[in-house]
Amino acid sequence: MNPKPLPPHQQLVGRDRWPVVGERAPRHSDLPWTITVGGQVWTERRVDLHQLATMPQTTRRIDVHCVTRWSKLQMEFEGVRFAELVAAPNGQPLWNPQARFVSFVARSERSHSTSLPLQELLTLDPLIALKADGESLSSEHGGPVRMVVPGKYFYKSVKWLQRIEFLSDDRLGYWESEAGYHNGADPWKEQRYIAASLGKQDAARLIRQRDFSGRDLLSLEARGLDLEKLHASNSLLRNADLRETNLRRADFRGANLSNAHLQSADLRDANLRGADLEGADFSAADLRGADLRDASLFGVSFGVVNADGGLSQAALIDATTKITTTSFDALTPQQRAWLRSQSVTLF
Ligand SMILES: Nc1nc2c(c(=O)[nH]1)N[C@H]1C(S)=C(S)[C@@H](COP(=O)(O)O)O[C@H]1N2
Ligand SMILES: [Mo]
Repeated sequence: MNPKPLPPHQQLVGRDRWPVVGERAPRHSDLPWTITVGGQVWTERRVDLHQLATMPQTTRRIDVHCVTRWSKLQMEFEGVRFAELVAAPNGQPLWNPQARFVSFVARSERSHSTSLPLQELLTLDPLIALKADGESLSSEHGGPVRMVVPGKYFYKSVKWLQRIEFLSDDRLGYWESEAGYHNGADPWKEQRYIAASLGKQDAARLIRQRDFSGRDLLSLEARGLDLEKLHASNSLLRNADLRETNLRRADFRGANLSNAHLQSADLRDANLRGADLEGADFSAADLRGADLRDASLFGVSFGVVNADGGLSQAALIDATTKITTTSFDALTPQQRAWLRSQSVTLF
């Protein structure tokens, strides 16, 4: 059997791994759970967990693709079809003609949400899932009940589903409005991020000052620049283009560099402690002397994986590169073996 194709720039996590991404727990999980269907509907619908469990259950194998570049293929989810929940008992749709978008809202601290166009949802045929791989969903993965929307990056699948709201106009979700995630979320088109959050002039000023500390610099373009000793602690550099950039001795403590493009960057002696490096690309980057302790490394790449499993354009890593065991455990077995062969220092 041919291996299933992966969307561009995704990598498989180990079979036994399922990373927890975003919020880790619902709010008031001790209180009874009901899901309401409201907004642009003829009549509201409320369904409790017991009712949900007694509706027809569908089992489906779905490929999960996280925007931070890890994928898990053919996960088995079980639950109620979205179309089933948003229909009246006579099978008629609950929504009225004004409805064009649907927002899914979580019972969580920040009332996390995401939205999708109604027509697209009807085609994608998502599940309101109660189980994953044969077991009740664990709390950190969205239990007791979460959305699973196939064909989209996983941020379109809300954990701890509490409300389904039909809307006449779109309302951007949490990641889409706070983190610059692309509202389209098509993994095959790599719709990961919207364009830069900062105007070119402001970006140029910060680059001159070499101080990014605490700034939101989503999708910043700084390719090939000299940013030696850059101050960038706690900055938000998701999707930033830092290819071939001189970042020697830069301070990225606690920064968010998820999906940053760091190919061939000079990161010698850079401080990346506690940074979010999920999905960052370090191909051919120089990481000697770099400190990656307590950094989050899911989906990171250290080179281009060849068909034979070997690594080309590998990052430069040696015994002066520091990584914590807990971050190390998030890597694929191949990456761990490769890092060991480079005699990286583990803490
Ligand atoms: N309520 C809620 N749902 C959420 C998120 C979140 O932070 N809060 N994160 C999203 C993102 S970005 C991803 S990749 C998946 C992660 O699901 P998992 O933790 O079960 O892997 O949940 C999505 N749904
Ligand atoms: Mo995600």
